[in-house]
Amino acid sequence: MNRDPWKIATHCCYCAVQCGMKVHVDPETRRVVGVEGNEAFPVNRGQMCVKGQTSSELLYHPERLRYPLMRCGGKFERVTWDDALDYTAKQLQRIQARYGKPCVGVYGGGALTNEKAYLLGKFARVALQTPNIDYNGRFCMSSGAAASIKTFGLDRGLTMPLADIPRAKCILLCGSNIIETLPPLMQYFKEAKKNGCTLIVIDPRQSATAKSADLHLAVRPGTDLALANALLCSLAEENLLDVPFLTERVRGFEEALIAARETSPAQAAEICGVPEKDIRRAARLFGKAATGMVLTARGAEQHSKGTDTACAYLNLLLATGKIGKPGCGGGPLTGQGNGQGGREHGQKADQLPGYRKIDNPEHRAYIASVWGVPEEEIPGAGKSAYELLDAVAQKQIRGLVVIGSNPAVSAPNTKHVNQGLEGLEFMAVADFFFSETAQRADVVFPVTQWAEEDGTVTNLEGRVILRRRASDPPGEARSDTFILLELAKRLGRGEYFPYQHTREIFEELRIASKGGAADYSGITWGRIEQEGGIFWPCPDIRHPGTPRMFTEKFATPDGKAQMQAVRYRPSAEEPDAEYPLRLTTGRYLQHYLSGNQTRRVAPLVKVKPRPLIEVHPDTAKRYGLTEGGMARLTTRRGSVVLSVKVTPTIRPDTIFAPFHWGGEQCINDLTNPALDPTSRMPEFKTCAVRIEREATETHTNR
Ligand SMILES: Nc1nc2c(c(=O)[nH]1)N[C@H]1C(S)=C(S)[C@@H](COP(=O)(O)OP(=O)(O)OC[C@H]3O[C@@H](n4cnc5c(=O)[nH]c(N)nc54)[C@H](O)[C@@H]3O)O[C@H]1N2
Ligand SMILES: Nc1nc2c(c(=O)[nH]1)N[C@H]1C(S)=C(S)[C@@H](COP(=O)(O)OP(=O)(O)OC[C@H]3O[C@@H](n4cnc5c(=O)[nH]c(N)nc54)[C@H](O)[C@@H]3O)O[C@H]1N2
Ligand code: SF4
Ligand SMILES: [Mo]
Repeated sequence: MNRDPWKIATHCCYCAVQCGMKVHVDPETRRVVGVEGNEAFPVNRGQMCVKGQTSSELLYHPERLRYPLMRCGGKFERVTWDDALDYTAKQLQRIQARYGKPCVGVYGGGALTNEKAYLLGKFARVALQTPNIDYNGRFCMSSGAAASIKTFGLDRGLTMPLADIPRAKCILLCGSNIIETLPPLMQYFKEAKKNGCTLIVIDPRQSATAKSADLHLAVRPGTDLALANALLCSLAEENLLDVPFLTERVRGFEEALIAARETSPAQAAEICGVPEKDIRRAARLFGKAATGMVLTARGAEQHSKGTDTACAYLNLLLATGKIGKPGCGGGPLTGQGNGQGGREHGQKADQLPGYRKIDNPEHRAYIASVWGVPEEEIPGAGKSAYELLDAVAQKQIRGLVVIGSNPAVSAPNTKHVNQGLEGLEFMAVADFFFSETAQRADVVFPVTQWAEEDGTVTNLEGRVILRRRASDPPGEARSDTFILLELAKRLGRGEYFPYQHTREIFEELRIASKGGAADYSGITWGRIEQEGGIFWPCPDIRHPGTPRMFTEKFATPDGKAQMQAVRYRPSAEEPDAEYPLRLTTGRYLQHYLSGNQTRRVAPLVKVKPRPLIEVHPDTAKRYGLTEGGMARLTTRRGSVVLSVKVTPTIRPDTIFAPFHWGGEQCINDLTNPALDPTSRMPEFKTCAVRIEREATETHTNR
């Protein structure tokens, strides 16, 4: 409970840990003067990373958008809210009248609160009546989520609370660099290690996290599927299977093993560039441990075979019976602040609230009844994020509304994407800073930030929590909710959006999610405040919530988990004579995603002022590259010149670069938009690349 009225308990604006923080407000000026970690919040227990610690710098930043802007003859000019909203509604109506309703698209994000994500999905289907809504989570969680749905029948991110981690005796961490990406979670891993846990990290780089591991498997990018299958084979060979668990609770083990055996551990070792003895050792450590977890993140998932890879990792949990018990479980580590809730309530192209399916007649009928529209009026499934952006480039989509994403930097193959965005007849972007995407818009709406509004988010454990308003927004900034409600009114659909307060949107979400896979109906804002967060599913007001999933049965029709038979296949683009190396991409501790927020925070920029290309000393020698010198990276899609960091912590056949910068430093100009057939996830984590020395100035790298 929050006692001091000038220390307001809320949550960080960035990642999926959603650290509890107290926002300090000066009683006289009513301005936020700083933040501190909230010791009472059971997830971060007072810890925060540098991004959270510096988050209040975003609030009164001089570059905040303060007024609506409209492009007039190539320049942006300040306009009134009425003008901006009227013009937007008119343009959207004009485009829909001329080309058809699906020709307007909506692009959302995993930073949006549950209320906003729900509202955005409803806005697209009811106010615009377009099928084409999707969001940046497609680039984030989609493969991990798809694997959980295929295997367990449900995606709740982690199947267990973080508090279970210290009870695990062996943890496989697959393509996750927790020390930089979810730092406060390290306290749980440290506790586990103290209790005798073996930590195995699978990463092409000896990342900070890999350094802290007992065993590091430096896998070649794009080959985790072979590795995971080899682990399954080894578990079977060494009789480390949990046969009673497989018999009682799992289907498909035989088929999965047959598929895994198509590449032997020896062949897998060759494919992955990891010694066979290390693979076997990892299998023994995991198989023999009394409890254990398998956690995947984007390193394993952001591939054109990301879903199959995540399934192959989940197979290891099932094969050893390490799920549904204390110290056991796993699944994908969600990334964005509301990456979890954001993928449950309808901003996905194929989805309706409560994780319902848009092509399921019963699901449609139920949501139609909640929304008060005829079922036939709800459009069908639309295009996935990259396909939507590609449709923009192909001029199948002529108008776009972007809320909570910066695809001009974060989408793969950004040259193509940006050409598309620039060719749109109309684009509106809502943001609190002038992002690279906003710079290409016709109308820019200035919006409120996390500490300026109320709303719920769902963290990476599936815990639904409440963010609280602590400060007034600058200038004329208004909430995303205001924009959507005003636009709905102007589109003649205001009657379906009668909310006076954000809480009323949550009340509708509760009803809309009732009986769905992601059931929030027993959760209320009041309960969250009293209980410090509630884990879904929570189907009843008296239900305590569900921290640990699948204790007795899985969410499939017969209650059994379905192991997936998945076979190794190469990446969409393998190295060749012209592009001999692999490029993989990822994150720095100090920057967040497209960098539109963190590139404006001085203490963060001071530590990481620009992106660096990580190359192994052997590779550097071979291509005549030097520390701090410049190098040109070229793939089939584009070319970028960046400064070099020579480091033995990366595989010699691999190059790493972060994606937090746009413009000339945009690594996504190079990445491959090849999509996973199930999740529609692009292959951010591997493509074929060439590196050359570029004769320009030398920097001192930090
Ligand atoms: N500081 C910071 N924290 C963040 C974010 C941020 O932008 N900055 N973003 C948040 C979000 S939205 C997300 S999704 C999470 C992401 O969190 P992570 O998944 O931990 O982040 P990444 O750096 O993208 O990738 C993790 C690791 O995967 C490795 N990797 C690359 N290719 C492969 C491969 O083929 N196989 C394997 N096994 N590993 C590979 C990389 O070397 C890298 O160390 O972080 C969240 N937290
Ligand atoms: N090469 C490469 N590319 C990647 C990845 C990778 O690993 N490698 N990772 C991918 C992943 S995992 C992700 S999650 C994506 C994310 O990529 P983006 O979707 O671009 O993520 P952000 O930078 O968070 O963009 C959010 C934008 O919305 C604004 N914003 C934040 N909150 C709100 C809000 O509540 N309302 C409104 N209106 N605006 C808001 C921010 O200022 C920012 O401009 O990037 C993907 N791109
Ligand atoms: S960015 Fe994530 S880890 Fe860092 S303070 Fe915010 S919520 Fe916590
Ligand atoms: Mo993400």
